[in-house]
Amino acid sequence: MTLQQIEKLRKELDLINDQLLELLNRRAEIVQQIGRIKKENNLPFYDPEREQEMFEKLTEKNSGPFSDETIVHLFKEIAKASLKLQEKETEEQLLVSREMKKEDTKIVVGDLVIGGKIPVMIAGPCAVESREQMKAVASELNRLGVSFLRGGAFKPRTSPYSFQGLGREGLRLMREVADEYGMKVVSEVMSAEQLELAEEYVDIFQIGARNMQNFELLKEVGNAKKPVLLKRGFMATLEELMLAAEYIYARGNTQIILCERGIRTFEHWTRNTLDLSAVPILKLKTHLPVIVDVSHSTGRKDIILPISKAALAAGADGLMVEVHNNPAIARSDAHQQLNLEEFASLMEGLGLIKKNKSGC
Ligand code: PRE
Ligand code: MN
Repeated sequence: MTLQQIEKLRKELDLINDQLLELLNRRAEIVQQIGRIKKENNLPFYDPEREQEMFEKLTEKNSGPFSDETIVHLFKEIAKASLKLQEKETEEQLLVSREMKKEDTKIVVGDLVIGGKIPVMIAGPCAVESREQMKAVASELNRLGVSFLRGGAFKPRTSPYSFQGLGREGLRLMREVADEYGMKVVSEVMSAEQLELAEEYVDIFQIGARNMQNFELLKEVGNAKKPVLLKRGFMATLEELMLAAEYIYARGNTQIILCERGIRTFEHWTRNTLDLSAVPILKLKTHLPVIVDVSHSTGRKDIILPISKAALAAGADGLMVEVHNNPAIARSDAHQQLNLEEFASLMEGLGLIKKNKSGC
């Protein structure tokens, strides 16, 4: 008898649940409409005053048996879920989002691919210093099957008195050396003027961590016809990185590679804290290839092999590593650059030598 009573009451609850479900989703549709209007008018989704007003109206009408606190708690949860719905819809609308494009974006540079099946290695010195240096590094990279040569010609240094790079001369000689070995050039640009100048020499423009939110520069590279390697700012969230990529993509340049390079935390045994979760998260949220800069994130050579392995295991499409023929006399980032033997053993340790040789 008792069981039958419960059964009957549960049927009643089932009916109410159905009604609640319908009402909740009807409410959600209206929330979406409000969200779209707010977005069009650049209004924040979160409106605590409106929520407060809503809770007051509800508690005034509340005649129990739920307490006012419980009612407020339940409706707060509804408002929280509503807010998420509004935010998610905006996120899904981003051109760089996985929702907008299911397939992975592949960056094609000549006969090479970034974001394909084989991880790529982008290596070279922190800064271009001389032809001898670039030749020594490039010839060893080429021997190991690395096809992407990096090197800074414009250096964003913390101190204005530190070496600022060789500028156009650096780009010119890096291009010459790269051509000798059939390699591709990756180099950082910091302004629209530098972009114009570098266009002639580089295959991939790098936007450095410090410029991740230099929106005018992002718009400029968005108009460019070459791929862009966009580094995460050391104080930037993944959402901000995605939005920075959107600036470039929205202008028509869809060839973007995202780069995790560590974020600033209280930890000082590494230069930055490598946020490895960024790799699978970015791959879930966006369709763009993701690489990891293992040199600037850690700032130390002794952990480069396990960190590189971890980055690849997390799904990175490639690695960026600083390599110098004589790190002791490097004009920037001397302590973190691998020498040629160290780099060869890293490649060996990662089992990348053959793969990179056969072309990516
Ligand atoms: C809603 C959602 C989020 C806001 O923080 C406030 C209220 C809600 O779910 O009621 C709807 C809404 O966006 C709004 O009324 O402005
Ligand atoms: Mn460097």
